[in-house]
Amino acid sequence: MTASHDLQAACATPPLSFERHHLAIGEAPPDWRGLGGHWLGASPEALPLHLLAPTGAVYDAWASKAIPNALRAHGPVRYCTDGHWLHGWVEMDDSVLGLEVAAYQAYTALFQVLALCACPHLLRLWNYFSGVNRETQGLERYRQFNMGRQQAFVEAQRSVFDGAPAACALGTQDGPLRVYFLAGRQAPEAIENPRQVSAYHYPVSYGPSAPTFSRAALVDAGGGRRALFISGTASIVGHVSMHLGDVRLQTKESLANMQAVREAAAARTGVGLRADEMIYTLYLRHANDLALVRQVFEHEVGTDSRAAREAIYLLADICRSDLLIEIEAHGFQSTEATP
Ligand code: 3EB
Repeated sequence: MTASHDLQAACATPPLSFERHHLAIGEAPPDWRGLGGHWLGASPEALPLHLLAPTGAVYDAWASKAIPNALRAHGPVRYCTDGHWLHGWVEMDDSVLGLEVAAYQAYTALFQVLALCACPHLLRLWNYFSGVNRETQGLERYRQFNMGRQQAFVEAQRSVFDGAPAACALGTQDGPLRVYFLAGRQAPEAIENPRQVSAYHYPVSYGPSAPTFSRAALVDAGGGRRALFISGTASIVGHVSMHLGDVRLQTKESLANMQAVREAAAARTGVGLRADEMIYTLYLRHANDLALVRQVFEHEVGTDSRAAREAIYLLADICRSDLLIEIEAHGFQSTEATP
């Protein structure tokens, strides 16, 4: 190996990886370390979101080769980092602060951690809070959240338009605001959906501050792989909610939007990810819709596909009261030329 190869190896990005563990109640995940992750379903650490399917618990684990990593704390933020990748979460009780201030403080705290760790680029955010569609002081709580989030981005001198991270925002039954985040050393490439108005350009009829997220983020995941993170995707065309009251058509429209995002990403990189190569989380407003949503989704990805087997279904409120479903996904693809 030449000196320049050594240098390259030393500087190389450790490959970011993801594993979704489907566990029985009380069963520990095989790897406790890595960069940490998200518990869903029957676990004391899980979000207060009902797991509709599968039964038991799910642990979504992020890892890189440079394990083990200690769990660190900074104010309300808990995180793990290997120096290249950083995964963490921040919890903020909005019942006293109000949601706008809680969102502002949560994001301000997590931006401080990113600066501290020299891991400045957010790839993906997962936002969860209660009473998403409830109005307090004349404003829906999701809109209050958008105000606090956007203000924190502006004050940290981060883009609230092009280049905003991929994200999702869902409603829990109760509990504090919880934001999970994944960050890295390299800025991801933001991808928008040609079928939709960018969320950061939604008209003010959807709230005083627009949501701060991109439709997807593409990032060099190390190890000759690229990761595509598709934000929570719903039945919105242009900026308008479509197929009101029809969960079957809303699911189809959401999947059509995800396909458009995959195609937009493929146009940038020259290689596309197929629908069945991704890992999905489906959020349903009504538990009764599970069978129908599952049928439409499995028709899209193939009943026997890994995507269908790994997909999880959660009961959650969606950011607009007229939306019945939101779907998110991520996947990895090789950047090496195939012969
Ligand atoms: C939408 O497209 C549906 O506020 O972070 C999807 C993904 C949605 C992320 C967010 C909201 C967010 O507007 C809602």
